[in-house]
Amino acid sequence: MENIWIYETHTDGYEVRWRITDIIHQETTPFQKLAVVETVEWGKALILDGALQITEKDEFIYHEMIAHVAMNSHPRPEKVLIIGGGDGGTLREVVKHQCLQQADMVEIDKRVVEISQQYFPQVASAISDSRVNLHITDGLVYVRDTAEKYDLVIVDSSDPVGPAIQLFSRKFYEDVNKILKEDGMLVVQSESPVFFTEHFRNCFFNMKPVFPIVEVYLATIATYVSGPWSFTAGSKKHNPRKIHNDSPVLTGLKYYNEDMHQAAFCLPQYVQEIIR
Ligand code: AG3
Repeated sequence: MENIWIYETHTDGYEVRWRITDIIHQETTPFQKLAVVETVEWGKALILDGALQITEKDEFIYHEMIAHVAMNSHPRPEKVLIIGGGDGGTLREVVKHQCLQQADMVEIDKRVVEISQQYFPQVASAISDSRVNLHITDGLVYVRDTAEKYDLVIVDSSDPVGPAIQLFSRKFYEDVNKILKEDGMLVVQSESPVFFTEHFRNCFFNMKPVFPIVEVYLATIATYVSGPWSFTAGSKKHNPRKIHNDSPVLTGLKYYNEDMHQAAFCLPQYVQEIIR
């Protein structure tokens, strides 16, 4: 399989290709097409419906940034809910915080969890942590119906096409607001401001009426479309930009540190204008 190239199509006029040496696994689950491939440059990669989700080499950037910004700006995140994130990478970062008592992960597709445990054990490692409860169900329904209250909700979804569309809606953010404690926080991956400008904008303006504080931050994720990737935080009380004194910053991470926390909220002019 020396010269097999796979293509990730972003728009009518732009696609990225990857040389792979092996298709390790391929299946159609009840929810999506799932593939694990061995790439030449980035190690193993997980692909859902043709969109690259993680590679072994750079998944740390996305997972550290979706988790630690909020975990460090909330004074004591003890109870955390992750919507999506079935590969376990976000969970792996969340459980690194000693204050964490309970992490619930709600993933719609159990095959994503099983395949990640099988082929990405270093990403999925925390799924078996004793503080973790895994719910295989629709995140929209879970958030609407649960009686639990959380310090932090993290939405680690795929692109807003198909079932994930509702995860970017105002109604969903209102439901999340109800299951957050009075000083709770929400963080969502909000897509590429370059390639998915409308999704990024909608996310911000759907969250804005629901939370008193809404802030956007960026990270450069090498293998995602265009590089800069956005995250949007909605908060009831604590400022997501500020590392809270009570939260000791973890050591031994590979991307996140205090400087990156501050820097991530500095937005280029074109991004500021999208959300003006
Ligand atoms: N979730 C966000 C992936 C978005 C990638 N989009 C794309 N390549 N078009 C990643 C899940 C990791 N836990």
